[in-house]
Amino acid sequence: MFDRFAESMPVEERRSLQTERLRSQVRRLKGVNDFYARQLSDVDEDVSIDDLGAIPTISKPDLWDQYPLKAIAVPRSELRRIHATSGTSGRPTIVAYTENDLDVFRQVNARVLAGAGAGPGTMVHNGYGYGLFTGGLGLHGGAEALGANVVPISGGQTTRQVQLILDLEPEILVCTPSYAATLADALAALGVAPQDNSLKAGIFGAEPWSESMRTQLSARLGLTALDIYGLCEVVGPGVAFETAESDHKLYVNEDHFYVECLDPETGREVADGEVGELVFTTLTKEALPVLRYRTGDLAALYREPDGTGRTLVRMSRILGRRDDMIVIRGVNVYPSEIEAVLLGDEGIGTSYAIVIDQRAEMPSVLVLAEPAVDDLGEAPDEGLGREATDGQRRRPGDGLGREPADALGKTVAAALKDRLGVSCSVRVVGGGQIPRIEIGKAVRVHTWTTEHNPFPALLR
Ligand code: DLL
Repeated sequence: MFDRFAESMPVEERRSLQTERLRSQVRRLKGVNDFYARQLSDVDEDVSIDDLGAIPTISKPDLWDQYPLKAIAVPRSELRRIHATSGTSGRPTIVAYTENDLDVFRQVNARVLAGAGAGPGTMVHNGYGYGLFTGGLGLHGGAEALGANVVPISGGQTTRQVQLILDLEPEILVCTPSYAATLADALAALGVAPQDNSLKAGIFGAEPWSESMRTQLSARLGLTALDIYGLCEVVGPGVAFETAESDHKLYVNEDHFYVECLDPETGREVADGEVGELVFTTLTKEALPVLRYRTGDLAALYREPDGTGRTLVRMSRILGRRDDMIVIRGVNVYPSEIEAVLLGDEGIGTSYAIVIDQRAEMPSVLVLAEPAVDDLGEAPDEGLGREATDGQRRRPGDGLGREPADALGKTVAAALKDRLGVSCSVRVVGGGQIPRIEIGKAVRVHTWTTEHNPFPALLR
């Protein structure tokens, strides 16, 4: 543990600390500007963490209204850094940090890295984007606070990244899961076996990913793949993190970021273990605190002790976002559920795309996937989507050509129907045809309309 005191403090003691921090923040913010004064107008200065419900929630549009820096709660001269998120919809969200905020940002990311087994001198290959996105500089600061040795490569330049991994022999890889898949492809293409690289753990986050993806990345990179969660409105990466012992749940750094899990419709708290929307209150942020910020991210919380010594509340992986739900013929599905089923088939590799075909009145879903072992040897324009003739389960490795691929597609389509209750077609295409993710967050869902074909070489 990087911060044994904070991470393993008795729960009741932490609750008192949370109340103390909340109160001093509420007192300060009531008088600082209209944005906070409005939100806190009916809130007592002696508010405790148990009556957080007295504070109205806010969400992204409330922050957009404050664009770019109308809500900052400190004099501009105290700002030390700006970050932002571009977001797939709407305007960018700009966030700001004081020196103390940056220190907290470093500390929580040092906890993340220590949880993955890093310590002083550990080499960390940092493939998260550097710049306005919080990923690169966030993990960078954490690595430095820990005394680790960080390689600030950022995203892209995959050939160079792979060479550096082979030459410098880092123990820890931090990047998005989709970029980890791109790196795994590149290492495999060089003939480097998973056990022959130096990597021991990967800290993957910033976008949705599934347990099936974890299984594949762990096997293909020969490492322990761990989840990291965060969002720039709260701090960036380091809001919550897994360790090898945390049983696939993420510890929330709740001494700084208090979390609630609410029913998205009623706004009422859901029971532990039930899925709801994560709502965060920052307890120590100075420049741009958020109180009861609705993230749109869906997960469950767990509070029972897990026997590891850490006493922080845990959360499940992110199971979906309120706004990325796809409705397929009346069935609600999250893209990460499709990923879980798809990559749960060991014949399927980590590159895939979900296409919502909106050319007809009734939209349908088509999943494009690549085989785990690429020996289809086909050109992009060969008869895609042809029906398999014998319906038999065969791996692409069983022989070249379309037939095993079509059979694999049918099997996966049947698994999707079985597990999610949705009918979609699955086309397995030759390896390398689905564009690899090089920079930024993976966009997995594409719309196909009469005006726009997202994959002209593959879809017609
Ligand atoms: O993505 C911060 C981050 C950087 C987290 C590096 C982890 C690693 P934003 O750009 O503000 O911040 O995007 C935040 O990304 O609300 C989630 O919807 C999604 N997200 C982040 N981490 C995960 C994760 C960074 N582990 C938004 N699993 C969040 C699923 C995630 N979704």
